[in-house]
Amino acid sequence: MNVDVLVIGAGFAGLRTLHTMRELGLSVAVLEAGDGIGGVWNWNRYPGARCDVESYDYSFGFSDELQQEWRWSERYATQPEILRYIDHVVERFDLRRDVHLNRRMTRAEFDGARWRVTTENGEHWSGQYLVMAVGNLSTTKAPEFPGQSSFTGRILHTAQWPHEGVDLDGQRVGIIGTGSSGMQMTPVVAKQAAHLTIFQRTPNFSIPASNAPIDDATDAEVKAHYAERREAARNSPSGLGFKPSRFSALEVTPEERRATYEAAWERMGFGFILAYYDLILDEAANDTASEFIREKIGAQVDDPEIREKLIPRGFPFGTKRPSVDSDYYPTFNRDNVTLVDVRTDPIERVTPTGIDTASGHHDLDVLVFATGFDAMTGSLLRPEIIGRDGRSLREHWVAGPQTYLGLFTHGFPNLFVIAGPGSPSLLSNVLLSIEQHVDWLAELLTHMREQGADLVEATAEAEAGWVAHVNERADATLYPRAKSYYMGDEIEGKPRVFMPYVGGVRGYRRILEKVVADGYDGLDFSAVRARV
Ligand code: NA7
Repeated sequence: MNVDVLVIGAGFAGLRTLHTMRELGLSVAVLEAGDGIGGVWNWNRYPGARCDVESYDYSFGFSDELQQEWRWSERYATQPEILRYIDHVVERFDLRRDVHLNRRMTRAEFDGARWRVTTENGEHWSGQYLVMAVGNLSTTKAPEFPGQSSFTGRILHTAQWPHEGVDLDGQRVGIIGTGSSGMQMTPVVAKQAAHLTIFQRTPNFSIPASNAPIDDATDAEVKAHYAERREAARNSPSGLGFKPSRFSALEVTPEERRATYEAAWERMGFGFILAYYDLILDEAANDTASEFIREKIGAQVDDPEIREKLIPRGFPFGTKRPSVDSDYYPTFNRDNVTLVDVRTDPIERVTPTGIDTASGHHDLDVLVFATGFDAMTGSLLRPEIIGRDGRSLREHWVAGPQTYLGLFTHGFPNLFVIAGPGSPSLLSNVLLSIEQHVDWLAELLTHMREQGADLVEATAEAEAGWVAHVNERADATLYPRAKSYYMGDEIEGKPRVFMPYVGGVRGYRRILEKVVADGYDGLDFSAVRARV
């Protein structure tokens, strides 16, 4: 089938692209690998799954009617509620008819004018534009332990959770991984399982969600000022609306600092890192926050040995994506929960009945991999994407993602990556960043139509300059100090480069505006077709 815009992925990014491109009068088809709409929210159905960005902010901002009519029930929405919201959006904007499920893109090739896409089920699609809306955390990572196939119980991955749910009542459950997924699951599963064993490799920092139901007065108040809330978010570094402090953590008294941290601990969740402007820039400043959080974590755990294992050390707070938890730490005070530190007590093998670590055997009926994703580039590099001159994206990105503005990649005309590496993406409220990209793309395509241009491609110089800028900005922060998926550390052999853009949502927006003001600086609209 031939359309103007082929979109890969029917999560928030794909749906917003569909709606906006349709409004431009373009024909659009969305190809989705899964059997349902919703992207990560369709896949990640594990118990306790919820967003760690506040519901009012982690929702579409393009329609005032939509934001006025939708009623969030909790400060941080659960996965089922987000999926209900997505369904509502799909129905309200009549999106379903252009979404094609069970169509995993395996190959895309640029033929000089259009993108030709092949899906796993052997279909052929073609589009003038190819929009990769595949998500940053969508290709799962599941390590293979010796003996794994001998396990007689059930093996699950948090991001491939069965739609019909899993009854964990009275089961002996093991969870490998203590990132956000593992931390969200733990307190919920502990209440159902006969016994829960957590296999932890790296203890991370976590801030309490302080989740709560939203009452009518709060809802009315937010909705009365929604436009201002969105504007504040667009003008904030994280897209969460928090204004970063103008002060250094080191220029205030210890008492003042403590009061600031106490307030941030109670309320800010993910935004804690903005309590002082230099927490992510200066190690001594960061130490003050890290130490405060360690103390807070420790205070929630009764047993001194378990406490010691749970306290994060060796990397600055925020450099590995912190979690926002609900009662994670007190769960380790329960009699039916065991913590295994696999750094000191490594997993040796999976047996038919559970896991052997160096110190002994752990009986399990269900083994859950909460081991995360091949982040940011996994879903872009899994399919074969062939650009101009027969060059593949895998070849072009062999030393790490090469993008201009996180949206374009040289040699791949008319291919756009929504919230791609090199844009604020995972360092921001990603929903806001998605909308920023789609709106900007819509402007670009309108401009092209006015100019009679069919093709657009980032120049090699613009791309090299942007990659250097992204690295330079990252190197001025503490981020590279941690082993993290921001740096590609989650997959052995992945190039170690910092992938998201640290310049913030607001700073990035200014750059996008300047690119337009400078006549789409860095983009080539003319010569591409001739070169093919
Ligand atoms: P994450 O945050 O990538 O967490 C994965 C976890 O799995 C993390 O604790 C890893 O430890 C652990 N892991 C990975 N491989 C292994 C092996 N081989 N052995 C033991 N432990 C392992 O993924 P999540 O799904 O929790 O969260 C993803 C994002 O979703 C999150 O950031 C939010 O944006 C929402 P490690 O730290 O690598 O030592």
